[in-house]
Amino acid sequence: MANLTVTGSWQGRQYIAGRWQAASGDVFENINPANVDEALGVYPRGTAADVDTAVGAARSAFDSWRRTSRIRRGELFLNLANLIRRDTDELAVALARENGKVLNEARAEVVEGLHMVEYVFGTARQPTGHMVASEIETKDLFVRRKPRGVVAVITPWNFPFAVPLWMLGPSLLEGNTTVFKPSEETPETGQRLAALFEEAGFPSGTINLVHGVGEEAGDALARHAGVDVVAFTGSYDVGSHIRRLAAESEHKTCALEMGSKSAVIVCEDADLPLAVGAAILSAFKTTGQRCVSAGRVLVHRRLLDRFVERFVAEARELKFGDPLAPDTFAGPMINGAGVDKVLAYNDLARKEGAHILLDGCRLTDPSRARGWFLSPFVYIQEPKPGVRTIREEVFGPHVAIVPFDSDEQAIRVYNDTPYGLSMAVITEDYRRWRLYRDECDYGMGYVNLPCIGAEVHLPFGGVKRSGNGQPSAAALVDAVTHKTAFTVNYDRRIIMAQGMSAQVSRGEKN
Ligand code: UN1
Repeated sequence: MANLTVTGSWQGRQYIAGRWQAASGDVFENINPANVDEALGVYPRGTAADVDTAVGAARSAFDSWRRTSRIRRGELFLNLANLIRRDTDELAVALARENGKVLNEARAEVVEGLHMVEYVFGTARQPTGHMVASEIETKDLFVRRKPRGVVAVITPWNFPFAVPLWMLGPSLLEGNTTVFKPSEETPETGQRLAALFEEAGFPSGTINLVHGVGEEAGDALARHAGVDVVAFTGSYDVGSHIRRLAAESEHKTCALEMGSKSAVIVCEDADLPLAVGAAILSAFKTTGQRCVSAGRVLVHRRLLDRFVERFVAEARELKFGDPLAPDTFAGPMINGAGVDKVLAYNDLARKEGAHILLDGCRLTDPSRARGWFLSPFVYIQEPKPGVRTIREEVFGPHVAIVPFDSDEQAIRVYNDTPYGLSMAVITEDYRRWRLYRDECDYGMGYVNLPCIGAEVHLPFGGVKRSGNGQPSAAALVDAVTHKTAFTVNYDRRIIMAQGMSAQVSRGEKN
């Protein structure tokens, strides 16, 4: 830490009950992953007491917010969209700096967040329920969505702008209030986002920001009895912990997105350049640190040699370096723990007898030695039982090429992991893509595309270990609202459904 320079002009603040609060206790540093000698800012390390105050503020704001016209709530999102548009470039630079993703991707992420905000504004005037027929002609039945209450938004560092908006947007529009805990790896983007909500005019208490680490602030938030829904994206271990906490509570629910072992499947009839392009983007964009990144490329054995030759030639040339330089393809890993995990899986692949094609390692030349830079690790691994590297999530530039001999085998191999998030099939055959569409386990499927790059008006989530059946983005509305039934009688008599008698017959006095 001796050489550490703090260059960030951003002093970390928490935003609770409409007030910005400086650190009163412990702090943490926001380290630049491309140069670990540089701290971009210093942030308050939120405590259980901070969480308690923030949840209290959200609870107090709830009644007046849920009674505010939905159209008015939506209009605040139009203000927010205009502010994000105004600040897009600045937000993208801040995001690229603290997260390490390249500027073009950081900008695309800000645009993805903007799209979510625009979508939310657009849905404000959409129906919030529907009417269905009653068995009794003098009754009307309504299905109406009502907000659940306080939503805890706990988000990852790999999408520090878009993912919070996938959750904050639908939650607030539906009339919930929120407590937002951004990842401690990307607190500046989280804080900038909270400041934009304030500037857009969201009333105090509707959005509260608590900084800090998962074990303290995150855990306290997920446990808090005043929280009704926990919306979380991150690791399987943390997600399972949140699921257990919710199960122990009498009212809490959760929407979880928890990692993957996504894949691109290159069929026998694939257009080869398209297949290689889709696989490169899926494996190495964002340095392999998207939840949906492809840790596996399944390739039909008939195409294997030709595919491998092109894929390796392209992967070898990819430029990993300064995220802010215009020609960089991908930046550093987020931190040392991420690097260690990838290197351990590279070792494991060697032990498991993989045929190594590109031997990834730390990049230690002068321009990259002080950042968490890795080069791509690419290998061929047969789909043998018990091979861990083709089943477990790695989260970095580590990709297995897995040969297969038939569509049926590819589907078996694809499904043979505990995860099910994203899948792309590369084929020219419409019957074939339908087979994969129907037989593979995933939340997001693609044909002749990478397995990354979903749009916000789709559900974003996964099956098996990847999710709990409550997708995010547009579909989060289901997780943050109760569907309620409401029945109105227009008759002067009471007429019961199912033919039940409404007769009150008299007998002996009781
Ligand atoms: C993530 O992978 O963590 O589909 C989010 C995509 C982006 C979001 C990714 N829209 O690649």
